[in-house]
Amino acid sequence: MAVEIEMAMATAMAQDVLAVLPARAHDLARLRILARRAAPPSITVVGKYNHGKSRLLNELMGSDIFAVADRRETVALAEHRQQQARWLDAPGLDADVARNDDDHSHRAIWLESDIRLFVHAAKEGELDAAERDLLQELRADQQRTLRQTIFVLTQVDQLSDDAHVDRVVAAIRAQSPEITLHLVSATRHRQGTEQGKQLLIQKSGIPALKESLSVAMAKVPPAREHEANLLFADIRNELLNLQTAEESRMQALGDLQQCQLRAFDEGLATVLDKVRNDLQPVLEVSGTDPALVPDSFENMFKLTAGKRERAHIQIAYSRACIAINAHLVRHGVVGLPMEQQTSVRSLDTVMVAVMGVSVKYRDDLRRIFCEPEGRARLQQDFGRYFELSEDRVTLAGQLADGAIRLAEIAKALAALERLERP
Ligand SMILES: Nc1nc2c(ncn2[C@@H]2O[C@H](COP(=O)(O)OP(=O)(O)OP(=O)(O)O)[C@@H](O)[C@H]2O)c(=O)[nH]1
Ligand SMILES: [Mg+2]
Repeated sequence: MAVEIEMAMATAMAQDVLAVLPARAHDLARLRILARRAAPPSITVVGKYNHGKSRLLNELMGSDIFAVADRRETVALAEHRQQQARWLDAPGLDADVARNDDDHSHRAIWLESDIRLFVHAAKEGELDAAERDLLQELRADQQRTLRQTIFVLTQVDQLSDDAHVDRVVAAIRAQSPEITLHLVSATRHRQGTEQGKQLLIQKSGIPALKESLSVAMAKVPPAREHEANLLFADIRNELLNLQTAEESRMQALGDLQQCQLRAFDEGLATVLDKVRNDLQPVLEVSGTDPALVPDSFENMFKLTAGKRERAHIQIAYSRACIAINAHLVRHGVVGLPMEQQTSVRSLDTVMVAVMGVSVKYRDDLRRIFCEPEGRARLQQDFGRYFELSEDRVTLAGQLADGAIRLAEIAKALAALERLERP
C-alpha cells in the first residue's frame, strides 16, 4: 500500500480513537512515531540554556552541525542523522524566558526521543528545583516506558580542580542518589581530537559517554516494542472501562424505562378497573333509558328525566376522567406534545386527545370504559402519550445518546486494533 494511503488511514483511525479519548492525543502521536519501529534511535538533549547541549551533540557526532554560542542559541528543534542515529538539538528549558522554546523541548523530550541526554553544566553546581523535577519525571517515565535518560555533567574543564569537580558531583549525588553521572568536557575532546592526544580524548569523558550511548541504542528496539504495547494496552483499557461503564449506565436506564412503563400500564389498568366498577350502577337501567328520550321544544327549560339522566352520565364520565387524569399526572403525562397543541387551550389535554368531547349516553360510557376494545384503546392511546411525556422523551434521548456513544467506543476499539496490527 502506498505510504500516503497508509498514513491517511492511520490518521483516520487515530481520529476515531480521539473522538472518544481526546486526552490521548499525545499518546497517539507517540504511537505514530513508534509505528516506524525500524527508524534509527532518536537521541535528544534536555537541559537549561547555555549548559553546552548543542556542543555536546556536535562532539558526539564528530561534526559541527548544531549552532553553538555563549548565549541563548538554540530556539527551535533541529535534527541530523548520523551514525545510525537521529540527533535532536532542542532549546534550553527556561519557561520564563520563552514559552515556544519550551514547547520544542517538550516535543523533543516526550514525543520524539528514545534516549535523552540530560545536560547540566558543572559550573552551575547543584541542580535547581526545575531540573530536579524534570529528572524525577524522566526517571518515572523510564520505569514505565523504558525510554532511557543519561545524565551528563558538561563543561567540567570550567571547574578549578578535581576537588571542585568532586564537590559538585557529591552535591548532585546527594540530590539525586540514583543517577549515574557522565563527566564530560567538550573542549578537552576537541583539543584532544585536533591535537591527536588520546589521553585528553579519554579524559574528556566523550568516549565513555559514546560507549553508554551505544549500549542504550541497542536497547531501543525492545524499549519501543514495550512502550507501544504499553500505550496500546493503556488506551484499550480506558476504552474498555468506558464501554463497561456506558453499558451499565444503559442497562440501568433501560431497566428504569421498563419499570416506569410497567408501573404506568399496570396503574392505568387498575384505575380503569375501578372506573368500570364505579360506572356499573350508572349503566344499569331497566326498561327504556330516559337519557335516550329527546327533549321536546316545550320542555326546553324544564328539568326532565332525560336531562337528569344525561347529567348523571356526565358526572359519572367526569369522575372517570378525574381518576384517569390523576394517574396521568402522577406519571408525568401533563400536556400534549407541541405539534398537537391548538389555539384552544381547554382542548390541549391528553384526556381530550384520547377520549374526544362527545360522551352523552350510557352506550358511550360502556363502549369506552367497559368493552374490551375500548379498554385496549385507552390503554394503548394513554400509553402512547406516556411515551411522549417530557421525562420519557428525555429518558429515550439518553438511551439514544448512549447507543451512539457505545457505537463510537466500538469504532474506537476497532480502530485501535487496526492501528496495533495494521
Ligand atoms: N569550556 C567549555 N565550554 C563549553 C563546553 N561545552 C559548551 N561550552 C560553551 O558553552 C556555551 C554554550 O554552549 P551551547 O552548546 O551553545 O549551549 P546550549 O545548551 O546548546 O545552549 P542553548 O542552545 O542556548 O540552550 C558555548 O560558548 C560553548 O562553547 C565545555 O565542555 N567546556
Ligand atoms: Mg543549543
